[in-house]
Amino acid sequence: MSQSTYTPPSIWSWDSANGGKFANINRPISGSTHEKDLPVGEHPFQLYSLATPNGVKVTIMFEELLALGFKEAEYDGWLVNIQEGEQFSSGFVAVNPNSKIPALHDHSDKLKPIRVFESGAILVHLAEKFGQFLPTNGSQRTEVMNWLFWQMGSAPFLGGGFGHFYAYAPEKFEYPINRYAMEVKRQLDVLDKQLSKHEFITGNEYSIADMAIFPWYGVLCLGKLYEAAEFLQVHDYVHVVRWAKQLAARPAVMKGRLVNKVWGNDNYQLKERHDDSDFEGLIK
Ligand SMILES: N[C@@H](CCC(=O)N[C@@H](CS)C(=O)NCC(=O)O)C(=O)O
Repeated sequence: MSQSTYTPPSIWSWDSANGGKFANINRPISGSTHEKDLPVGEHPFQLYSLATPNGVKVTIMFEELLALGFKEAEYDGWLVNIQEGEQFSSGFVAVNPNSKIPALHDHSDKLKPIRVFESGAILVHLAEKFGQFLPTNGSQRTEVMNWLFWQMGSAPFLGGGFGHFYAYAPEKFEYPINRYAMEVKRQLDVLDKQLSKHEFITGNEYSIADMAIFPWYGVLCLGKLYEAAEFLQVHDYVHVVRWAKQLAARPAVMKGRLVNKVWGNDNYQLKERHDDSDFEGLIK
């Protein structure tokens, strides 16, 4: 094990140039840094997001609702470039005081717009509004909530823990990589056991729990997150891989993964989404 030379001082202080990938945007204070309103389109839902796993959960949900024929689920998907600090505009902070994507403004009742932040809350809000992908009562509803909250609590260990230290930290530190790799493998084992018994996360029905878990653990097992497939031996989780491939083939999932994407192959990017025709010409 590598030896650290760091001794914490008695009082922590902010080193704004710590060299990490997000050093230019991470701050120990909340609130806006500049005055700027958010753009507003014509649809009932105004989504302010980016195609990170937390953002993709919500665009998958919108595309699934639209695929079912719910025209009232039309949305404007606006790009919020977090590397440029756009999550700290006064307009964004008014929708999400936590300055994290995704954030949603529900304008379906024009007199009473509702702000919704936290991807899990957005999924529940939309599921309840349209009566889809979340049973209205009973033990199945509880089971969907169990797995949705499991995801919300677990993914920070994958993203903020493993992903940060394995892919983004300025140096490779053995202790945190070991700690978070172990925890992520444990989480993958939890999912693998569950998916060995069920087609979808909570049983035979596709739900918001699948939509929440897929962009993190599904995409990881497809080898498309943090370039960590070999390191974590993701092919061992055969049931997660089976489920991830099944979800990745759904047209709504394919579309949702493209929205607000501004990196990678040009053919897989849709900077802003305002209409289904925006997907034309993109490889799906
Ligand atoms: N628990 C939040 C997490 C959202 C989150 O961490 N968003 C990241 C991108 S994946 C972000 O906006 N980061 C910007 C920042 O930290 O300044 C959710 O699920 O909505």
